[in-house]
Order: sequence, then C-alpha cells, then structure tokens
Amino acid sequence: MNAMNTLSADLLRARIAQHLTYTMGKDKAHASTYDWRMAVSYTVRDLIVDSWFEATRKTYEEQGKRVYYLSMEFLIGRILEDAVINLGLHEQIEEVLAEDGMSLMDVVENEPDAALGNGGLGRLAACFLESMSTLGCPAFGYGIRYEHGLFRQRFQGGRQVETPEDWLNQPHPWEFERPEACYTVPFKGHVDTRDGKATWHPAETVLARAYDTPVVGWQGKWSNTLRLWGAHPTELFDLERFNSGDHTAAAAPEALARTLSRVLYPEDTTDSGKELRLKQEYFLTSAALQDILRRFLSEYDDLSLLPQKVAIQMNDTHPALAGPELIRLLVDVHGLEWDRAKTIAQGCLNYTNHTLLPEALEKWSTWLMGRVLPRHMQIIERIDAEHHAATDCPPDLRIVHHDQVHMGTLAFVMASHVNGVSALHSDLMKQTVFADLDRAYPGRILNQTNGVTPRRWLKLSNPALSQVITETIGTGWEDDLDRLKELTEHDSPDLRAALRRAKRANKVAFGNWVQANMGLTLDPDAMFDVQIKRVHEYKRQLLNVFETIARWNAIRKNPGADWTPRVKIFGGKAAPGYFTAKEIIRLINDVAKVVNNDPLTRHLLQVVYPANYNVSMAQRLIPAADLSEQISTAGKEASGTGNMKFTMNGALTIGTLDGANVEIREHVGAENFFLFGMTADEVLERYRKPDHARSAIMASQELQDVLQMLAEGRFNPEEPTRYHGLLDHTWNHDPFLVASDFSAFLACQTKVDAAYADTDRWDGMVLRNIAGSGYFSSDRTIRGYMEQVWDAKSLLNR
Ligand code: F58
Repeated sequence: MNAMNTLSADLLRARIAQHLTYTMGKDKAHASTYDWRMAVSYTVRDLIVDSWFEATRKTYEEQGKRVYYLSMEFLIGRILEDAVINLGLHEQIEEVLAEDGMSLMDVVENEPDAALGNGGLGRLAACFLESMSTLGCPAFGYGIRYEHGLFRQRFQGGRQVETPEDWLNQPHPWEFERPEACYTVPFKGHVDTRDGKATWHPAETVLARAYDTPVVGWQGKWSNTLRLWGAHPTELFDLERFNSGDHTAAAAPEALARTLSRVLYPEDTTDSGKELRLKQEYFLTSAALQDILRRFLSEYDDLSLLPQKVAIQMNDTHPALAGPELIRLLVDVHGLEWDRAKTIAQGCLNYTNHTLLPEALEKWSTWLMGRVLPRHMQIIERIDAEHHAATDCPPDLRIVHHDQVHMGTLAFVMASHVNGVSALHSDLMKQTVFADLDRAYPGRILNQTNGVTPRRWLKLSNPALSQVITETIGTGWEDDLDRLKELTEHDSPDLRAALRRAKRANKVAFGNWVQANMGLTLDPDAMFDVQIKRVHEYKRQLLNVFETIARWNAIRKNPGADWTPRVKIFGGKAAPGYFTAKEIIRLINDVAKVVNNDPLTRHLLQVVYPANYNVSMAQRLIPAADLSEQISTAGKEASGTGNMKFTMNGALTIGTLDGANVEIREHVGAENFFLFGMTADEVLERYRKPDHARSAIMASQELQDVLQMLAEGRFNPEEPTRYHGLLDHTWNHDPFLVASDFSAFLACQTKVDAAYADTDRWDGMVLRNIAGSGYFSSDRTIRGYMEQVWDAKSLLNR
C-alpha cells in the first residue's frame, strides 16, 4: 500500500478548496471546469513535490549515477490523470469532486494534451521518463518547451488541414519556471585560433531558461524531472530604436530568440537544410550539456569522473551535436586536452537509432553547419579525421563526405553504445546501414526492444480490463507486468466472459464518443479493426483502405453471405508537406463517405476516421480495439509501440514480420497472431524485380477491381481523376509493395473473420495476447538500458 492511498478525502477536499480560493481566486459558485482542473492539478502536484525533493536528496547523498535523456520530443499527453493514477488517488478525488457535482473525467478532459512530439519516438521518451521514475533511476529528461506542439488536424472535404496547436495559451500548472537555471547558447560568428587555442566569437546568442515538470513514478515512490528549455533573448529590447520610433525593429531580438522554442517541427522524415531546425537541435543540446556540467561540478571537481557519474542518451541523431558540444565545453571552457576530453565525452554518450529509412537519416550541409556552428564544424572535422585514421574507412563511411555532415555516423562514432529498438531492427542495423561501422567498432551495437508504460496504457486507459486482471491475479502487476502470464493459469469460461464484457464496455464507450463527435452509430458487436499511427507510405494505410474497398465489393456481390461485421477505424496525421500521405488520408475519407451511406452494406462495414488523432484519442481507442493493424513493409518499421499497447489491451494483431511484431508474436504464440506478407529478406528480393507492382496487380482480380474503381472515380464522382496520381504511383512504383502483399493480406483478413465469428476461440486468443504482453512494459526496457547501456543503479529502497 502506498502512502498516498491513505490520504483522506478530507485532506484532499481541504487542499482543493484552498487552491480554488487562493490560487485560482474563485469561489465554488463561480468556478468553471477549468478552475477545478487547476485546483486539482495544484493539489496533486503539491503531493508529488515531497517525493521529488526526496529523490534529489537521495541522489546527492548516494552520489548516484544520473541518466540524462536528450530528446527533441516528449509526447506526454495529459499529465493530471497519470499523476492521479500513479498516486492512487482516483477514488478519493472522485468522491470530493462529486460533492460539488463535478466528475474526475470532466476535470481530466479539460486538460490539453502536451503534444511535444510527432509520434513513436516522442511517445517512447514519455514512457521512458515514467518508467525511470517507477524504477527509481535518477534521471532528467531534457527537451524543448515548444509553445506550439504538433499541429491540430481537421478534415475539410476529406482533406487534412493543419491549424496551430496552443497548449500554453492557458497557464500550465505542472511546470516550475527556473529563472536561475539559465544558459547562454551561442550561434554563428567566427573562431580565432591562437597558440593552438580556439576562441569562438559568436555573432548571436540566445538564453535557454529551464521549466521543470516533476514526473512521478508508480505509487509515488520516486520522481524525476523533465526539464524543458524555453528560448529568451539575451537583450530584451532595443530601447534606442524604440525611442526613435522603430517599434517593430526594437522587438526583433526578442522575436528572433523566441522562434527557437516556438514550434515543433512536424516532419516525420528529416528535412535537412532547415537552419531553424539545426538551431533548435543545438539549443537543446548546448543548454542540456551546460546544465549537466554545472550539476556535476557542484558535486565533484575531477572531470575524469564524468563517465562514472553521467550517462547521456541521444534519442536519435537530433541531439547528436552532444559529442562536439561536450568536447567544446571540456576543451574551450574547462581547459582539458583534446584526447582526454574526447575520451570523457565518448564515455558518457550513447545513441538510439529509430529508423533505417535513408531519407530520415539526418545530414547537414557543411556550409550550413560551418555558418551556424563554426567551432563545432572544426571539432567534427577533427573527430572525423581521427575516425578515418583509426579505422581506415572508405570515404562514404566518413562523418563528412560530399559536403555533408552525417549525423548518424557522428553519433555512432561518439557513443559508447548504439542501440536499435527491436531485435529485428538491431540486426538490420548491423546488416545494412551500420554494417561497416559495426565492423570498425565491434560490439558497439546492441538491442533494447521498446516498451510502453502499463500505468498509462493499461491501468489508466482501460479500467475495465484492469479490474478483471486484478480480480484474477491480484494487485501488483502494474509494476511487474510479467505477472500477466498468470492469467493463463486461470483460463476458464468465466474469465473469457469477463474479458469479453470489459472489451464490449470499452467499445460501447468509444461508440458513444463517435456518436457524439461524428454523428455515426457504431455496432459494438462488430469487429473494431483499428489502424492508428502517423500516416506514412511504409506503414501502408493504403493497403488497408484497398482491402476495405475489396471487402465492400465482396459484400455487395453477395450481401446474404455470412459476413463478420466490421468497423474499420483509422487515425493519424500526415506531415504537412507529405503529398502522398495526404492523398491517402483523403482517399480514406472519400471511401468512408460512400461506404457508410450504402444501405446494402452499412450494417456489415463502416469506415471511421476521427480527426486529430493524439495521445488522448489513443487512450480511448486502443481499449476498444479487437484487431490491431501492424502492416508495414517488412524491414521498414523499426519497432512500433502502438502494436504493444494493443496487445496489452486484448486486441489481436494482423501484422507483418516487422519491428517488434516479431517479438510480440513470439511472446503471445504464433497461433494467436495473424501473420501475413513478405519477410524483410523477401522484400529485398522483390525490389529486384522491376515490374513487381504490375505483376502483383495482374495476379489479383480483387486488386484490379479496386484500382479500376479508383480510376473511374467511384468514391469521388465530383472529381473522377482525383486519385489518378496515386494510381500511377501504385501501378508503376509501389515503393512499399502494397500490391505485392495485397493477396496475402486479403487471405489473412478472411482468417480473422472466421476467428472472430468463433467467439470462444477469439476470447482464448485475446487471453493469450494479454498474458504474453508483460515483456513489453517499458520497465523491462529501462532495466535493460540501466544494466547494459548506462550502468546506472536504482536508488529505491536503499
Ligand atoms: C519511430 N520513429 C519509429 N520518428 O518509426 C518506430 O518504429 C519506433 O517504434 C519509434 O520511433 C520508437 O522507437 C519516429 O517516431 C519520428 O517521429 C521522427 C521525428 C523527427 C524527424 C524524424 C522522425
């Protein structure tokens, strides 16, 4: 039992009332949901602060090694609900609020999502923070306090329209501004070298100011800090200019500085050549490293101890300037010799790779790097020269070649450990993109399969299932998720029925939400077939919508047959500049419009695409899913983490042997997973066939019918040629082998239908999926990093 559970409703009532009156300045008669939410948030935050201080005190006392997780993205979602669940205060707060006619759900849903990330990479960082706190690993997350997170998505005539996100428009109750934790970040200018000593004379400077959010672990035993940097001008205002009447120019320095933390880049493949992005990356990295060194030097005076006391994780290459920046600080500011500085930097740094897609591997032109960060360009060149001398690598393995700085190579060379995010992905790293570097630096690459926090993704988002689990195996599974295995020992008709009831209740709840927000009525007994993730060609939403059309055709041909009713649910955003992805979104919406209005089929097939998919929508949708679509082209999805959340929540997967699907299938049993499609090796083989698309299309009448309908504008009679570009792309290029995997997908979906129709069989499969999902807790992942990457120890219960 955690201490918080014993907090009485009386105490909470008093504290909430106190905050309502004295922090919000409202009396109950006039308090809005927003006021209540703020009062509850401040109350809960107060309860975390003590454990937060205690964790800091303990880390100093024990001189523990600290982990620093550097990430351009933290896709946190709502904070209050997570804190309430982790502190076990759910029931008491519900009780207090009910007395004033409020519900905890209304209060929680008043909070905007903190959407400081694009997708999996950012959400992983958020899960990791929570697990590091749960495990008592002393850690800081470092990121940017974007004023505008990921854009909001609307559909206009089926097309994605982006509008700015505005989470900081209202006060943010979870952060503590730290005006004293402030660092100057330099840019541009020139470097003087005298007597072998370099001096950088920057032409621009910006202040990085810290904003801290406590991250509380399960049962409130430990809290770490998410420190986000806001950009501020070094000089507030040009008073002389203002007085001379040039008001706009007077405020220019401020506007320029603030741009750095204004908005999250919404691209999900790197858009190199953007100066602002490079500056953002350096802004985060430099502020974080200055802060790390300041904290270290407040405790120790020998910089050689740095690798023993500090582990820095680079979340992808976005903070890969950490290598050159740490060397710069050690050499130029702290006066260390180059060799010593470089060894120390390598001893602290580690790099996680999240993609093998060539277009997503960051590169910067040497011209831009030299102009924005002239000192770093020098340091990078020296690192590169030494890397070349030590490994005798060919030119294309160098950090700098073809006038570009290859950030993956830089990160690799400067890291102690480099990891992939699933077993398959880590193997492919060794076989493909990093094969030569792996030979040059053997043993550096290792695997840490991703995980997700079961607190948010099971306990919080799926109370119905959580209750069944607790009633069956008792409490304690929340931070020991392997215990879900015990469910299989309790397999019985009663347990299967209980799981089914929980799922149905979640489907009804989601159906009500769809009804209220989209005006569509869903049948909770139909199979909810869900694909939610960023829209990208390699994730193959196109394959799914082609299958949807083929299914519609099949039903129309034979409406009286024994069909398994389905609701096809899509969710996800496309990068604003990604034309093909946006076309796919439009197509799904066009198909939905036609299919949902067909009186012949609509009791058997519906298509739903709610706009603005985000963390909160995922929390609603995943518990309601029967089928999880994980259908990327094999070898392209590094891991996936949504796949894990679905499994934990009792959805069955239809998927390829890609990313962590491979391990999910091993853990739940091959017989409980709907596998289809080419393997990564077969994919490579297939690419060698020049007419792979055409020949696959010619082999499938169903696919030809689908493409013919698109050619005729069946879903868009107002503009029949709308999808001709997409069709040409499919017939002649099909870069992610949609056509080649289509028939296998269709056949596999037929097996899914049959399995769903056999209720007892399906329920048994569901049970085995939940029971096998324990491995995919991010606690397991973080333990792996602590032991194999960071050499860090838990400070809990010591
Ligand atoms: C994702 N990457 C992988 N990148 O695609 C996914 O397989 C994996 O599970 C996840 O990381 C966590 O390891 C990803 O989300 C981005 O969003 C980047 C944003 C910034 C530009 C480059 C892509």
